[in-house]
Amino acid sequence: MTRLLDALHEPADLADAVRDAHGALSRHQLLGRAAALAAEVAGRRMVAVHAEPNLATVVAITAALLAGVPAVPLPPDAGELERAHVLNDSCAELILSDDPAAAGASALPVMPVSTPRTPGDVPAEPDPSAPGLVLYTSGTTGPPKGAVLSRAALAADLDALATVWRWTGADTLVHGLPLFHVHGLVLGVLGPLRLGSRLVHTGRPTPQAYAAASGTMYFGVPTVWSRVCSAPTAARALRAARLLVSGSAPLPVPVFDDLVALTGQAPVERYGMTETLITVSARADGERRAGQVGLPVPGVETRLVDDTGEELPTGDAIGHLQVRGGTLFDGYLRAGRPEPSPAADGWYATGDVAVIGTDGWHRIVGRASTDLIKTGGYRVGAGEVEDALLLHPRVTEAAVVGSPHPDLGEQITAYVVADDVTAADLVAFVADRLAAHKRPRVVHLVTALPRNAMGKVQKNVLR
Ligand code: MLC
Ligand code: AMP
Repeated sequence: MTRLLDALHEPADLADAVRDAHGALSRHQLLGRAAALAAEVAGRRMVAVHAEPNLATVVAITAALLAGVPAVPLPPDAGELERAHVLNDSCAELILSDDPAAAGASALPVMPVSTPRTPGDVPAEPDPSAPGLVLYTSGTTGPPKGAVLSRAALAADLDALATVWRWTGADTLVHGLPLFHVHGLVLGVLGPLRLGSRLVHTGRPTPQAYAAASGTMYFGVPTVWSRVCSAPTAARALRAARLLVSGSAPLPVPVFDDLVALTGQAPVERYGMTETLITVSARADGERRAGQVGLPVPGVETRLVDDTGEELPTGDAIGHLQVRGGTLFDGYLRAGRPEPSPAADGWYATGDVAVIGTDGWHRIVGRASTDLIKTGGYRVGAGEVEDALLLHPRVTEAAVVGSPHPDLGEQITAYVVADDVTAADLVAFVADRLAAHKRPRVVHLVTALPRNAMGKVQKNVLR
């Protein structure tokens, strides 16, 4: 197998290999800085990276991967509760960050990323089966779980995407997505470092920043594309791009149509999740269909099963989507080690409900559980937000649902039984404990929650 960040090791330098809103690093500068930091990180069991959307995060993640030390990116705005959970659960030994306050209330040491260091040798490549990243992601209940992604899975997915998107060293990838999830980090940073394209990170994914960046490929979640379409001048500036890629949540058909009208090209939609990486996509040189996410990428198989686990035929049947292939995670982290993946026979149940046409095209119909909310492309577990609300001394009951939102897809909506507290107090209370995007947008203060005869909250009534 080649090295995970293969293109980073190419002898030819590449000016502006990685650019953020404040500056740029050439390929050799990035490799030099990351190798020097890797020498100090080597031998640790796990390092956390305070994942602000900037060059320091790219250097820190690269250093950990060069050192063969699994990296766990921390949302930079994670509240205390979430930060403490991720740091404890992952058994991270230190935090890589230029911000000395990045440890928050934890006692972990913070190692600066951007201080000058003597250049170090590039360490030998670890075994492909070794863990590369641990990405924390929400389940329906409880705090987020750390999905362990092997170096081999990361490499397999990026190579599959290189094939289906014709992604090469001639590309300049532009995005402004967060660097602690699959979309912005795995595809958006490791992709360019493996495949050799330039990366422009715009800091935030605004239409104006995208228009100014002159890329050949652009990544965005549907909220980003919807905002691009609301800024027609910016949208028209993307006409010269080779590929506009949407994912992480369903792209509404009107946004697909507006992109066609404004940019002269249909977006490529692709589907994936933290635990499986990107498994289904439209092709750069093939058809693109509004409301459909395409065909399995090379090396991935998909199937639908019914409620009893029986495989369904392709065609009109709606079923539970399962995926199998080399891009799957190793399992969730427990006590510092991955638990075996919950995949049976290699098939992983995505929790998404889908239709697979006789021509192999996939349409995602929705999620089986209402307790996973997708807001602005972020996956948020209702249970985690409910648990945070219940920590408030004046809250006696809380139920959280995703309600439709024109810009974010879904918005976090909380129904709360509480005395003598305002909705704004509760929003601020959650924001202190969890990442900002997990705050409820709407809080309904109610006298009771609707419950069924078993006492279970009837979320379908709330929705
Ligand atoms: C937000 N705000 C609130 C609030 N929630 N204010 C009060 N109460 C609340 N409840 C504030 C924000 O802090 C911000 O303030 C302002 O309102 C606008 O917030 P917003 O509408 O959420 O927009 P924005 O911050 O611009 O974020 C939109 C976004 C973001 C699209 C840029 O959601 C995003 O980056 N999404 C990407 C998620 C992602 O990468 N997912 C990939 C997962 S991996 P201020 O002051 O800051 O402006 C995956 C696999 C795969 O899914 O398939 O890819
Ligand atoms: P995450 O773990 O944050 O990566 O979220 C994964 C979930 O995002 C999937 O299980 C889907 O529900 C959703 N998702 C990702 N891409 C798409 C897409 N193109 N269309 C519809 N849903 C998507």
